[in-house]
Amino acid sequence: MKYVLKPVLTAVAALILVSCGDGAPTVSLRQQLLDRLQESVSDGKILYGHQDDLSYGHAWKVEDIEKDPLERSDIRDVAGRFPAIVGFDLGAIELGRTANLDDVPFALMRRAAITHVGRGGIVTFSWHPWNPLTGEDAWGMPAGRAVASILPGGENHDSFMGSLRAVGDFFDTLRDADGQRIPFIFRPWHEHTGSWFWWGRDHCTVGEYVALFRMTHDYLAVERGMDNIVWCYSPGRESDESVYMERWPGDDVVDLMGLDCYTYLGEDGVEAAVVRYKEQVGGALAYMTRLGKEHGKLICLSETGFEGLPDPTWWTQTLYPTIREYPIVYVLTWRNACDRPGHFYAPWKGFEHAGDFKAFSEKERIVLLNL
Ligand code: BMA
Repeated sequence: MKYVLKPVLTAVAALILVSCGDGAPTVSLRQQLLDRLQESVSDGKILYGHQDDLSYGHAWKVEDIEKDPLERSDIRDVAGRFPAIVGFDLGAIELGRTANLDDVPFALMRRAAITHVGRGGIVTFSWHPWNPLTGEDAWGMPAGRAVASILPGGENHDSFMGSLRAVGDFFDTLRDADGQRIPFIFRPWHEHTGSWFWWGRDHCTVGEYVALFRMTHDYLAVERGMDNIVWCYSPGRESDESVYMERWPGDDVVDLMGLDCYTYLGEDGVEAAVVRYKEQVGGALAYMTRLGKEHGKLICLSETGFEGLPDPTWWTQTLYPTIREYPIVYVLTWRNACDRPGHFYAPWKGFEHAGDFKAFSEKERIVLLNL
């Protein structure tokens, strides 16, 4: 199946062409990654991704953050290959901590990201920053007017720019052995169509959300000159297309249209949860496919999964049939916590239904990392 998206010239296109030493224009790292993603979609491929895959997994974690060869991965244990995409979260970097909200040291995150890209993989970053107004974590309530407070003119603007600086400083250290920045996907201010985070729908106006996204983009892409970032917009589960697009930050600052949507187990059991999931994800991917074409953007399932995988054939009978109709560039399942036995979204060595993931990973359209 071939999917071709028309190339779109945006204001950011100005950033694509940078000059190299001899004056000849060269393609930015962002554009190179986008071209690679586009090519993959055009070939009908879906890249598989897993959050925190190289840092820890079900009942294990990297201990020696400087010397560990980073060869362990729950996905590799089960399927023999690393995921094509590895996700990381920056939450707590803005507090000046040395490890993120899930205790992943930033030094390890850096090594893992650089190592994965060096192996030919792709990395993506999300960020669950603490509430700048209340000091609570990203989920803390009530959120108040936190977003308004960090925009220009707000009482927390200056301190928040310090948080963005911390993100930029970390991103700046993501460099290969030649000292060149590595390209990556960043999807800040995610799941904002819900209201569980302080940047969610009930806690800021449309204009404030858009200003927040654009301020983040402009600081990193323009002020810090980071032309190695592919920008992803990832609302939460939305059946309504107008809600999905309500807070669209603009074609000029977004490259990828994402969706965070999980299978949720309700009182009505696994089967009903699966039916709901297929409707929700299928429905959203259908309108995202159209929107992607209209806006000249790639689409992806930026976060998904079924906690604890109670559906034995979730990969082959639930996820795969739901996504295979759509030109998504990647699907990423959430983390396998090392310290919470039931909090996993991908199989691990010894998990009873691991074979279903292996079968999924061997589908022609699904891509893992071939070393
Ligand atoms: C959530 C859970 C939390 C975690 C957070 C950020 O979905 O996995 O345990 O802290 O993501 O990674």
